[in-house]
Amino acid sequence: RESMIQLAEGLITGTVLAQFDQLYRKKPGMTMSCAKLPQNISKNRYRDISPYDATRVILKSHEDYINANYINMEIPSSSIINQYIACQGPLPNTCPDFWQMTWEQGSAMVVMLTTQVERGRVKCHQYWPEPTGSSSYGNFQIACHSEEGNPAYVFREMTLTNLEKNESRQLTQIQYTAWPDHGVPDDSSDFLDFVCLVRKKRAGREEPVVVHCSAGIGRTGVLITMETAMCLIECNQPVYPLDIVRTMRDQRAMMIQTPSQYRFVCEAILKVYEEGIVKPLKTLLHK
Ligand code: PTR
Ligand code: PTR
Repeated sequence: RESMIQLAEGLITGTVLAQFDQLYRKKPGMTMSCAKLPQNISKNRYRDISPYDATRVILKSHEDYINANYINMEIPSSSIINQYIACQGPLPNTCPDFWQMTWEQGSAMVVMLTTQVERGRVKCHQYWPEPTGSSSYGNFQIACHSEEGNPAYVFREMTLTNLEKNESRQLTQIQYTAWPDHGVPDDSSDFLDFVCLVRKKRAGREEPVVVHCSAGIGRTGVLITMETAMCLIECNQPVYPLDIVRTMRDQRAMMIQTPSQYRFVCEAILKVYEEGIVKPLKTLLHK
């Protein structure tokens, strides 16, 4: 409760945003040299967005680079560590790498926070087939069985087959469609419902959830902050959003891109706290 009062006051006085502006975007001393190797240049969507070497996801193959970082968010006084992989939206030439990563890390959920095209620009390659088709990406075959949703988000159920091992797994992709880059979601209650769904789907599983937008920093950072805050509130722990951002930026640079994104997520945290949105969520989780 103390931390919530502090947050509400800080939003009114402006200190919350001032502190966000002062926070480092990259953790001092972290290198990002792998991204800049000649053979990896074409695997980056944006020249200015690279993964730290220390926390990057390493593919189990000779060419081991993908623009992705592990992000682990520990919840104090509980045994919970929510694990994520934050990555850029796949490029046509990195779709096989994306599926290889998802397979090797055992992820059963992909959270997508961008549309393929925004304002006439390509933000993410469509790395899955249309329902109800299937396509191959390197050693992986993806079949999309169903697609359903509402104006704010879409669910897709897929089967991921490792063609070398002849083994298959189920995977859910949830895409939030009402959120342009550098911006905030159109509607905070849709966004909170969406984060609740991610929490519900994650329940009881340890593998990392793969989260991406276009660059894998702005919107991805907002989502991870919100899920972490919800989890803290459920566990009766104080919520200090700036600490959450720092913990994320220690694992992937630039997480949460703009002050308005930070303000949006701080306001959403207060809303969850005040309206007790977490309570119905708890009953969902224990069903
Ligand atoms: N990188 C600059 C910035 O952050 O402002 C410029 C920039 C802005 C680049 C927007 C890309 C942007 O998005 P879009 O690809 O949609 O134009
Ligand atoms: N060079 C781009 C820019 O600064 O605009 C990189 C970039 C693109 C950064 C999109 C963030 C972006 O948003 P998101 O991480 O939410 O896709």
